[in-house]
Amino acid sequence: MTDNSPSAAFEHGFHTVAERHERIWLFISLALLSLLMAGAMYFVVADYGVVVKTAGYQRHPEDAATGAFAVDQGLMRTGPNTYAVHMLAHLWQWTPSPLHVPQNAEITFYITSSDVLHGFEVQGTTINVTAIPGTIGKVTYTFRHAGSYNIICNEFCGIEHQNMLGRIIVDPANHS
Ligand SMILES: [Cu+2]
Repeated sequence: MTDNSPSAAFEHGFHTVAERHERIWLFISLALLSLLMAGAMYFVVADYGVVVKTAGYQRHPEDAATGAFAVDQGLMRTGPNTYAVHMLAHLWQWTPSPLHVPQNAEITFYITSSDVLHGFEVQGTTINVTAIPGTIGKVTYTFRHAGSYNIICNEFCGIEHQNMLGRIIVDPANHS
């Protein structure tokens, strides 16, 4: 087959068009990927919402574990059906524990550690926040089922790590 045959011309034309389409689609997929990456990075860095943005807490790691965390305040009412808890992780306990919370109420946990990294995980829920010295983590959860929940530490933190258990007791809402 020579270069100037009709089928060679067709082949050439076909490949030119196909290549243009491939370039366009390659560009679109790369643009989408870049957009996704930029969005993910923005979400993680600027808008994740898990780390409370308070610069003062970053200066000294131990600072976060003072104030509301220093004393066992238990459950604090913040609204008609909203509560806050300052959960302190330390070798090798959770404070406050056992913690009573009402069923179907919005509970906001503020979490920090006074020593090393710990992992605040409440079994059977989606609560999973790393307790970082110097930083306050935040997670909001509504317990829909009454009962007893285990707080476990999911970040290896030393010799008693496996015994670092806490308890959240969800008291049934009054349906009367
Ligand atoms: Cu721990």
